[in-house]
Amino acid sequence: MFDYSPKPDHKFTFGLWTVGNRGADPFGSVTRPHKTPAELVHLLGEVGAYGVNFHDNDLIPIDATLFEAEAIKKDFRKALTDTGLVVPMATTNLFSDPIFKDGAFTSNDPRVRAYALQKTINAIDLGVEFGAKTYVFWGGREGTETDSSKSALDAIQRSREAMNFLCEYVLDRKYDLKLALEAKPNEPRGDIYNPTTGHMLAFITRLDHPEMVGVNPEVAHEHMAGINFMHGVAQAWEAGKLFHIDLNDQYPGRYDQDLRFGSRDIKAAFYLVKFLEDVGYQGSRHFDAHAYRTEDYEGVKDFARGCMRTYVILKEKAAQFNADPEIQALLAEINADDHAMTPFLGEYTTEKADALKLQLFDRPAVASRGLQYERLDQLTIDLLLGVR
Ligand code: DIG
Ligand code: MN
Ligand code: MN
Repeated sequence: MFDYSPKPDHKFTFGLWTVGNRGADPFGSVTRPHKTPAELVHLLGEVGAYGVNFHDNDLIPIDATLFEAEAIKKDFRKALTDTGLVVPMATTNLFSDPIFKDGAFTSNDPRVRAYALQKTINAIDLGVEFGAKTYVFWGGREGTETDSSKSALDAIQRSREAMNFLCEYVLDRKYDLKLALEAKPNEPRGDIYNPTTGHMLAFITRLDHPEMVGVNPEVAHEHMAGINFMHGVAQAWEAGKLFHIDLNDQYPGRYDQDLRFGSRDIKAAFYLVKFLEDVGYQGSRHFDAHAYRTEDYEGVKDFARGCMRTYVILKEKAAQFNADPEIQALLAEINADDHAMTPFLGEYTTEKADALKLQLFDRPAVASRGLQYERLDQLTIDLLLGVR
């Protein structure tokens, strides 16, 4: 019988804000009581998670006194020691406090931009204090409802100025820290700048220290943009920029649902897990998701267990796909290469171009080939439905 339980080498992590989500939504108040960071660490330890992540204010309330902060950190550190959980990632809450109502780094108010930098460098210090090696930036309020309010160019330049400043801070402090940018197309702003992982990859090329900065793609966010999540992850991986990943699920055309991983589009989740496992991704499998509002904390544990269990099941399905003789034979047939075209492909040479111009192609014959993708996809469905 296959063991689908989470193991430390799966590197399953959750944010304090995920299992600590109290069920409030824009149309209703909380349905679950508050739990302290230490209590949430113990909950994650109970379900078998590897690590826990936090925004600065998930751990230390924005108006906590130094004494209160030290007490919270002491309890949190003890819970980490007692459970063995680690803190691979940290991030800044630059979206909850009203001061960020018009953004943080891109705000039209220089006082807000300066405060956002202060809050972020303090939060970086806090994350490093607990061992974080990846620092995520989600610019949830970096956007507009009306483009009369600010120049998109100013927004881009302010974002770049902030990231350059923060890269220099990390270098100045000699922190062993990689920075990961998380995209989202909208919500809570009408439009958010750098709305997809692709936009973030382009933005990174314009920074002073692009080598320090990668991306943290999130399933729900790319699905909100109507694009194939795994393709974006593959592009980030190929560019050496997949520094972190936020796993969850999402119905198309809806608000950011942050559903339990694999609970909506199991086929997309399968291709994602297969990709991560095929390429040997070594980062955290971070579940940026939360339980249904209907749940109590036993339900929250069910949610967390479900995220991890589905990932492990799909990891096993991916191994089955890679070992399935009929699937692999079909893929070999589909990708067969008699190398007749090799003289024309790959690196450019003048000789290649000259020879290519003389090459005749029988378009109807090539086009008439049946590619057997229907059979291949049904074999995949059979595999996922457990009938092969
Ligand atoms: C939302 O998807 C964002 C915030 O929760 C956080 O800043 C980031 C880290 O996973 N994801
Ligand atoms: Mn989300
Ligand atoms: Mn996220």
